[in-house]
Amino acid sequence: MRGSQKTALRYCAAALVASTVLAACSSSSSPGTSTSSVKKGANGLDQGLKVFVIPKNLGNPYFTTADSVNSGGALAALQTLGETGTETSGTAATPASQIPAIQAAITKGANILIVSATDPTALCPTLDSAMKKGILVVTYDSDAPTCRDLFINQASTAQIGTSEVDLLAQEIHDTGQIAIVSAAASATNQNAWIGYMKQELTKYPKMKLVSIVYGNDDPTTATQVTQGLLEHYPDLKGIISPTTVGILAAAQVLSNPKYRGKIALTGLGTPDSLKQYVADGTLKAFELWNPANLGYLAAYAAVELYSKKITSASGETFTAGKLGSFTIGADHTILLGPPFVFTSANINQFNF
Ligand code: RAM
Repeated sequence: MRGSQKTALRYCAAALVASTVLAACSSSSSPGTSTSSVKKGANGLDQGLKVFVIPKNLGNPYFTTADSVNSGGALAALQTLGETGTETSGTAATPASQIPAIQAAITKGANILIVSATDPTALCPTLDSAMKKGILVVTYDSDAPTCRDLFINQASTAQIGTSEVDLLAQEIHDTGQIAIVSAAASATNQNAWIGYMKQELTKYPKMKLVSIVYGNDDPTTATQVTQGLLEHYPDLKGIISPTTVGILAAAQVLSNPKYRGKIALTGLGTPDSLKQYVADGTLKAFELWNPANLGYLAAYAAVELYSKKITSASGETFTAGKLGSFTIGADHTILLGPPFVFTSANINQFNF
């Protein structure tokens, strides 16, 4: 079923739930009519929507930046658009921790859920039931491709996976044992990037991926699994950590003079958290996008789609406020843009 048809059905279901009048379920009914406090604004956007922003976990600084008003993230965009935005999730980056937060948001009368999925399928019964109630489901950062209306992707998945391997290859001269310190074993985004890393590694026959370990986006676990790698693989030459929590933990471990300069590290991290490890030589190059822009774009696109200003059809363009114009891609996906590569030459220009 095409996204626009799915969207129309969702609105229809919402109207039926909200009203006993069958006539309300027409193609011209506004999604906003399912909630009495929602009104159409002069800009054509529904005003007064209840939007829940649900990161993988709370307490992860990456998501604090992506979501908060102060950083200019998702809640800032919602404020600008006149919507009520709430950030909620569990404390662990797992479906068991995240699903109750999604369910609570539904119970509280959410119009829109913006979710970074801790698992590609485990959230689907909950997200599907939300969509059946007329709630718009937008994923950002980490997708649940079969049970959402729109995905806001931070950067090309292939580009992230391949460039991470290429950055590490440069540092270790294409040779030696390497390992990956990932986030949770079920995370859609990390697993997709790792898939492309494995493909790219076939171009480097002298680089051998010996282990993938999971720090679960928890600093203590990420530190422990990094230390475990160093014990088990004394010949390890490099680590890729495609998670902001993992790369920071790994940098802390590898900044020990015992390892610094001997084991290379790259991955996805926030420049602010890693400046000191670039300065001390632990890290030479790593990547990320602007997390606040990701959250802002997700919130903006979600409100536009709910308000039917866009349909999320491939090729459609729209303006996301201060971020400018975006074109919707295949499979109801919007791409934020290419990632930044941070090195000692440019890192001080970034403050997120
Ligand atoms: C962590 C999370 C997030 C990922 C970043 C790079 O903060 O796992 O999903 O996008 O790292």
